[in-house]
Amino acid sequence: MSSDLGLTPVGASTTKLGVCNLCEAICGLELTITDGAVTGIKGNANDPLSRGHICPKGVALADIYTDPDRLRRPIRRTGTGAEATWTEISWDEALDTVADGLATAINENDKNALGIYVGNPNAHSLGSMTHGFELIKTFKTRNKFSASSVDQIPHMYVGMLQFGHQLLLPVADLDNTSYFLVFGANPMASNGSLMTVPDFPNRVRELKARGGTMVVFDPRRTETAKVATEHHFIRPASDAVVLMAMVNTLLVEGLSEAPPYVDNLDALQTAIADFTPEYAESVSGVSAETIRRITREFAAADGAAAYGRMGLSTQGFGSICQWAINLLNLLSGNFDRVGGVLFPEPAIDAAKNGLLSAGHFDVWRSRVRDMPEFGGELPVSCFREEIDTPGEGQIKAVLTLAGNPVLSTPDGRRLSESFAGLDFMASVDIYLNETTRHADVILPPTTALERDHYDLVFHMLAVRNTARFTPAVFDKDKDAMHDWEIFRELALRTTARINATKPLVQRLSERVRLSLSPTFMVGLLLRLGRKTTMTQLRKHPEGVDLGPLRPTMPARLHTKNKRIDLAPAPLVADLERLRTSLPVPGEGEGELVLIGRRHKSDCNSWTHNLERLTRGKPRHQLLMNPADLAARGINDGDLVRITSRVGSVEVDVAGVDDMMPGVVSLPHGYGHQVEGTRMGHASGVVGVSINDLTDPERLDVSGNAALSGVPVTVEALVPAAV
Ligand SMILES: Nc1nc2c(c(=O)[nH]1)N[C@H]1C(S)=C(S)[C@@H](COP(=O)(O)OP(=O)(O)OC[C@H]3O[C@@H](n4cnc5c(=O)[nH]c(N)nc54)[C@H](O)[C@@H]3O)O[C@H]1N2
Ligand SMILES: Nc1nc2c(c(=O)[nH]1)N[C@H]1C(S)=C(S)[C@@H](COP(=O)(O)OP(=O)(O)OC[C@H]3O[C@@H](n4cnc5c(=O)[nH]c(N)nc54)[C@H](O)[C@@H]3O)O[C@H]1N2
Ligand code: SF4
Ligand SMILES: [Mo]
Repeated sequence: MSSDLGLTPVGASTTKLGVCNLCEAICGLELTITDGAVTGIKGNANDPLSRGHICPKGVALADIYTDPDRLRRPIRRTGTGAEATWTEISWDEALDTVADGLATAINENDKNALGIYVGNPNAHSLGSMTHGFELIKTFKTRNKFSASSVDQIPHMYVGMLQFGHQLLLPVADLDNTSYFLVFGANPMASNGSLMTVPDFPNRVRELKARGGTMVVFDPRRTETAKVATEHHFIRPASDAVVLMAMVNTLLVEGLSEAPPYVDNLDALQTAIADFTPEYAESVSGVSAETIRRITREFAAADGAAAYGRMGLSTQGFGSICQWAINLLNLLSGNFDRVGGVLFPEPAIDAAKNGLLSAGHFDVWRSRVRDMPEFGGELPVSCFREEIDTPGEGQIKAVLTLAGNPVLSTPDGRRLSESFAGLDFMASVDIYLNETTRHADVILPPTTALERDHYDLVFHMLAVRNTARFTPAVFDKDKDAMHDWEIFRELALRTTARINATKPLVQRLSERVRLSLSPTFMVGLLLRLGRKTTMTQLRKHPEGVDLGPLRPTMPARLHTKNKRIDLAPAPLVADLERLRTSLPVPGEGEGELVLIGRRHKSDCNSWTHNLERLTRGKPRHQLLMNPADLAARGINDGDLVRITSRVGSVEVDVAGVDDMMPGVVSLPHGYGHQVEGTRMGHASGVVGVSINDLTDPERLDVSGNAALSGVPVTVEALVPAAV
């Protein structure tokens, strides 16, 4: 119910400021509210970071709020599979049932019998950031998984190795750079990632207007490639070699000007000496001449920034790629420099104030596959085997928090089967979907427009230093719970049922921490940071400008000696795997490699039931180069079968010149399967899940999944019905 009700005459409109939490751009919004309903949403032009930007998803934010499919009360399942029926139950009964289920698994086995999966929207909710981690900590299970290991772990691993902290991630100074070198990212569709850059389209226009250059390396001619100065096709998963050849060129041609606080330049030079532009050409399809020219241009530019995202992070050599990106910026003199890459100085600095630890690697390993943890999490590619393999430490109960791993993680179809065999499962989620349908109970929290927001994550990654606190636009229903309240109750009720009692002092301190509201905690943390105050932020709900990014190094390094290791041993060691395991072009007759894609109006695996975001041309198809179609006797629009080591899917194909020959693309987050919901049906198109093809055995050295570059074959079935 709107807090405006009763205060505003019938038919009159008010405006309220809100914030979009659907991607990392964190756009400020201005909502028009008439008779308690949102009748208009536009970007807030006064927001110092987003400057009025909004995309189609932001416009649809109120559709989520009013969505009849969205769960508003807890539901409990009886029966399984097609026979499942769901009944609404009270919060009290739901929370007790979940606490019973989780505690029983732990009491009858051990703490590792509980598996937890943390999904992407947690990063976009203040309550999850302040209370979700607290909940997870109370369980002490080693079986923690998250969307991070199908996403950005390589960045965090390399940040830890080179800068001493998993959250020290350099950000391109997009507003001042004159040369933006992009590998494997599509910010025109994604609005930027690990680079909070609302209004990317205009920021690129400005870059070009001031004479700057954007160069894109991508196996697909993407929306970003199309607005770039230059685009080059690159064979999936060969980027590490191309990037190292660029670093090598800087060194060989004497273009390097490293800052004084780096070590191990000689060791680096020796380690990568064989990564020549000619070798890179042979595996990547990018000519040696192009590699040399771009390296020289990059080094000569007055402020240049190299950036690599999902296409680099989620391949077999994600960590080497991120290391090489850092090396390019460091050795070309663009590290910690205006117009190069810089470290944001957020008003709440989680790296500085210890909210999140510096990170650790391989402190323990997974039970079945012996895979190292990173930052307390195991690779999500190991999730299924930990459920299926009997023995001490086997997962018997699962809790998912805002995640849909059945569609989002490798071999999701089999993970779904494993979920079906659990003793107990609970999900904190706002929809019934491919994952949550296996839950015994679903606990749905309030959504973006009903909760206060301060962004604890994305100010740390933003191209400008700003701070913004947005009070809830609508009051929550009397009978609704915020995520942080659910987390608090789950922590307290489950702890009370777990046999191994914790010391009284620990229980009390947990209770106190869990009882502080997220907003109160933001106030405290702002005081620690001393850059702004809650009073100031409440006075300026559009956001407070804290100025452009500026040099802060080496003082902010978290390494013991305040220096940067150019050649961290684990990464140097991984170069051998790179040398020996890259596929030789020409081998694997008939084989193609599969990559993913994102669209402007998709939001990972959800929002596919919203009319506003699914209308228009179907976008679920396999994209394939016309020459590859012709070579297999396949016609545009045919139904094809795609097969990988892990499985097969059938979908219609679209021939497009935008695909590099030899490479095919499917979007992720498609393939909705829950009968009786509109998820994926709004446009009449369900599509298939790319993660029924991706392979949990394919991993980066950091444990991150290699979703990109999966070898597949494609064959024609019958022509698709039109
Ligand atoms: N092949 C392939 N796989 C990929 C990717 C890829 O590029 N290719 N991308 C990967 C990446 S980068 C990511 S981040 C992951 C995402 O992986 P996940 O986080 O597992 O998946 P999402 O689709 O983001 O699922 C979001 C879930 O949260 C629920 N939800 C939405 N809002 C809220 C809320 O406010 N509160 C609660 N409690 N629940 C909410 C939705 O109903 C949905 O179930 O997918 C990864 N998987
Ligand atoms: N509209 C929209 N925006 C989103 C999301 C969404 O689902 N929809 N998801 C959000 C999330 S969770 C994230 S993590 C970000 C991701 O943000 P981005 O990384 O910008 O998005 P992607 O579309 O995954 O871009 C990856 C690019 O890498 C290319 N690629 C694939 N394999 C390779 C390779 O081996 N080498 C190279 N060089 N390129 C390769 C792909 O063709 C693709 O263009 O987007 C966020 N924003
Ligand atoms: S770019 Fe779109 S989805 Fe992302 S925060 Fe802005 S309005 Fe929301
Ligand atoms: Mo992501």
